Amino acid sequence: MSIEVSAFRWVPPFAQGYVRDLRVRWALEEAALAYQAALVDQQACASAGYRQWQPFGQVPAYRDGEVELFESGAIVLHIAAKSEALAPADEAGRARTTAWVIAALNSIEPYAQMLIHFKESRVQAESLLNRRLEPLSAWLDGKDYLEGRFTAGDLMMTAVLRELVDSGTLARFPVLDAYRKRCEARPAFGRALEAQMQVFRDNAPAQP
Ligand SMILES: N[C@@H](CCC(=O)N[C@@H](CS)C(=O)NCC(=O)O)C(=O)O
Repeated sequence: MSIEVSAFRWVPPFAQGYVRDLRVRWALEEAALAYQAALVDQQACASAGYRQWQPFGQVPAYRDGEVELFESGAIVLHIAAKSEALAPADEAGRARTTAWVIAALNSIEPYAQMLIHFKESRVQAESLLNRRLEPLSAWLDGKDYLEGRFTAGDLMMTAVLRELVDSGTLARFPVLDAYRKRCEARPAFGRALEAQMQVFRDNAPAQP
């Protein structure tokens, strides 16, 4: 089974280390599944061929010879279904993992994105975000992971939370910041981040 994941050939420095193929690379590293990055640029993303793979012309998209997928959440859940490194084997544990992946994407990420993108309404965005981060912090207080062991839910939650470091938001939630650091310290995360960054170094525009 050969796995392919689409990733941008290059993005400006502010986005490097945050492009969403990182979530998929990380999941594959945790699951110890080898993959190839299919590098794309804006032109390729706009092509009819690529849109058959990713209807919105975004990254990441995934294929493994049997399954073709888009949406980082769907891809991470697909990988989690293949590997106990990302989800417990029992049905109840798998269902909890799915719930946390969706919580990261649906209950936390929209508010995090609002804070990042709509700086002019920062006060409102911050208050809405706090209403999600406070209960998440209470849930995680005294725990290493959302469900007592690392799962795809932690992977996705960390991918979302790390976007709140630069704004200083996460520093106000020491429990969440410690959790993020704990998950980022996993060797699989380090390998995934390095794999994404290596592509950007290899394809950096020539200096004038
Ligand atoms: N909901 C999608 C979002 C994917 C997404 O926003 N990808 C960004 C890179 S991080 C992208 O391709 N942006 C270019 C565009 O939207 O045209 C997912 O989680 O896979």
